[in-house]
Amino acid sequence: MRVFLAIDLPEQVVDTLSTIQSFLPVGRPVDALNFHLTLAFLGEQHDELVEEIHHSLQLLSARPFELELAGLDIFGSNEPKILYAGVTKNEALASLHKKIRGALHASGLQLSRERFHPHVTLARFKRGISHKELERLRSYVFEHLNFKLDAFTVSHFSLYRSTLHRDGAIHEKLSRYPLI
Ligand code: 3AM
Repeated sequence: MRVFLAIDLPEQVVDTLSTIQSFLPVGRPVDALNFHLTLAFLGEQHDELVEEIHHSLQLLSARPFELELAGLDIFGSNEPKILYAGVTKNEALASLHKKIRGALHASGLQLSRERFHPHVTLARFKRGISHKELERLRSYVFEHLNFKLDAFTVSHFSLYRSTLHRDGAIHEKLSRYPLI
């Protein structure tokens, strides 16, 4: 199964992001029910390894922490791929990510060495958007550069199974890991 780990967002945060997203001039918006902050994409894995990872994550120890979402940005500036809400620099989040990497490694799964760039994806773009669309997208992002949401407490993270469909992925929560 195709799995990933993510932080769920409180309803109020989802509602605000959804309002911001509703003004998006171009692109394919992510369904608000699917908003999340990815901690690690594990990819396609055998059930046995997922079970092993699950046990390893149950043993992970980390404290709850505050998280603040702020600003919009784009991955892929000339050829935009993803519109996302950013995260204010957060040592506790970086530390949780590191512990998760460790737990996955202990289970025999080595994540890619890509830098962790925490974000909440709000929309995706097909290749070859027009110059005009790009201009509209850039001014929309510019208008939302400085938004900031109230911080919220992260008190768990979740394991999701992602199933790819023609209209996008369906995410199904398999397990929750409390931070205490
Ligand atoms: O929604 P975000 O951006 O947090 O982009 C995918 C999504 O991230 C990412 O995993 C999350 C859950 O699907 N993802 C999908 N394929 C990926 C890959 N091959 C990937 N991340 C890294 N490598």
